[in-house]
Amino acid sequence: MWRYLRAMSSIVTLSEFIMERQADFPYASGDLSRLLADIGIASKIVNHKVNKAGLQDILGAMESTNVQGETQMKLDVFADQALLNAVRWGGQVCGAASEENERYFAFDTETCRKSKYVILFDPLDGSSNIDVNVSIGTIFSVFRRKSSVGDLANVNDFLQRGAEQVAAGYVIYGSSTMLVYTTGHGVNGFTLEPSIGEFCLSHENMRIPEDGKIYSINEGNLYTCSKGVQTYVDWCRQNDKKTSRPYSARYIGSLVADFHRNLIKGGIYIYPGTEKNPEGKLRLQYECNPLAFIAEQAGGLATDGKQRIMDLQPKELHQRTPLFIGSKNMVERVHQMIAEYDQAEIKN
Ligand code: AHM
Ligand code: MG
Repeated sequence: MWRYLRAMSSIVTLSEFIMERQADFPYASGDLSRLLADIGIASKIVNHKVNKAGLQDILGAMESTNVQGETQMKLDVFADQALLNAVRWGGQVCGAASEENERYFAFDTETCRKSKYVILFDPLDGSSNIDVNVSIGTIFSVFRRKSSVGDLANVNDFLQRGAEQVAAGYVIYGSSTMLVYTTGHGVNGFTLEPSIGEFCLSHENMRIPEDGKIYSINEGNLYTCSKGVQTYVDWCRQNDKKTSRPYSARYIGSLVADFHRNLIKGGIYIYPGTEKNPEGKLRLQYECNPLAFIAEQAGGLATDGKQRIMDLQPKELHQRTPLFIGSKNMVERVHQMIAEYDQAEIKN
């Protein structure tokens, strides 16, 4: 049917694309495809609310704080609920963990217990930007469960290395709304067409340029970062025509938006360890793993400054890690500088 519809128009919707890709795996049961479709629907609900943020008395902070002690925004809570409801009632996962909740949820319905997957997500990343109308995003990561089908999900289902992810993606609520995802076979991007309410394929087989001219870091923290990071940022600012330096500094302060721009244009995003946050600020399972999967699938790299992000073994749900992510050559260069300068510092 979808082939017929597709022949009738040049538009490929997210659902059509997912179905088409599923046909590439004849033994697939369709559960992952249905889960991706559920996420697409939830993100449309969130998008609708985000778009109305200024109109509906929904801006601003709630009284409550989340598990990390940060003030929760009303939209954070809304997005969290929208995603949890979509995946719980969709029945394609046995459990979910979210940046906004201290514990994971094990869904105790017959359908959920029988499902093969768990999902982890940051429902609304960059939420401190909501009040000032800057792009924000949703990030998600899907794993095959470790526990037995039929049982309740347990913590080991959520503490898996990023390399075990079966799917990951993000939605950016920007000048247009886009959903970008991978199932380990490249990266594809879909733009929400508001007149038909569908995500339509707009960025097929996304590849990040091997080199870029953009570096993204909160430079206010620079002198509290390691010598290696300082040396790299200084290198980015130096004047050298041959290597197109100085690079441009671009930092929105909204990870999805910074990552998305660098994915398309080429660049590096850095959130290193700082004096205040020695392990960095970003969360391994909700933010770093899913974006690392996308970066690698698009030809880029993601590390914590020493190791591949997706090789890190999580020890707890809300674990943080430094993040260096983006164009391959840029990540490799900062790595070399970290190895050279930070090692030297340790020896002295
Ligand atoms: P959040 O998940 O609480 O929104 O925090 C994550 C955000 C990222 O989107 C962004 O890149 C980073 O925090 C900005 O941090 P900083 O203000 O320290 O530069
Ligand atoms: Mg976040």
